[in-house]
Amino acid sequence: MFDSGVGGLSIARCIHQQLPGVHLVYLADNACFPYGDQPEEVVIRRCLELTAAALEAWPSDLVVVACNTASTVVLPHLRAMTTVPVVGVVPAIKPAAQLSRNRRIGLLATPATIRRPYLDQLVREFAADCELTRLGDPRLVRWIESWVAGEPLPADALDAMLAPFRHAGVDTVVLGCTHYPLIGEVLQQCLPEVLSWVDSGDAIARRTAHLLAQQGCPVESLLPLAQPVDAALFSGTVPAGLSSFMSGLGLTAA
Ligand code: DGN
Repeated sequence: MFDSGVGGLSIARCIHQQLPGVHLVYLADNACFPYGDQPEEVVIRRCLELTAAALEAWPSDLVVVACNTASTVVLPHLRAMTTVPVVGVVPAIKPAAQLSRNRRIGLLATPATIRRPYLDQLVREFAADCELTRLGDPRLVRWIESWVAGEPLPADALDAMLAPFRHAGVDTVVLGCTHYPLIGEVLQQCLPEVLSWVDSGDAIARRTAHLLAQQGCPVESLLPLAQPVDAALFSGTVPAGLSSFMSGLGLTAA
């Protein structure tokens, strides 16, 4: 699994909850952080290089691109490069459209994700009758990375950032960046009027279970490891306090 930064740990948490016996290797590509501000071709090249190197170092049954920004451009390229199944995370527009009562949906994602043609396609296909308010502020992933390292979140600035959702009267918000579920409770406190918060974590864990089972990995019968080991490996700098943050998610850093 990989992301730039710790965001993909929100997906690791869901996979670990559904499949406690699966050994996860999580790559936090901090040296190329944040994917959300990089040109598309840089993200594609980086993900291809990183996946090739990772699969050589840790032969794996499955690759999870635990990042919406990368998944919305890199999946066809990765699938052409490797025969290992690749699961991507994309904004949960379809479930949001099913949940919204007033047909007003907010999408919180990186600046890159909200501009992707892939996203327009999702909206056309599943939410054509909804009004979608897109919010892609580059500060949010940085705040979350600092928060993981022990800094407080800037409450007033966060509240102001979310104002467009308040003005649009959205009743459903899609968390279209894997960093955001990590502060899900804080976001809910900022916008108590929102009825549904949707992210892709549980669906990705179900897809992971399905693909592993399809390959003959007996995931249902795997027993939780006595001491689950989830490796979190970093390029660039390792944030302080990472181990205790991971244990709060039910994950163990090795
Ligand atoms: N977590 C990534 C995503 O889901 O889009 C964004 C990572 C980043 O830009 N640092």
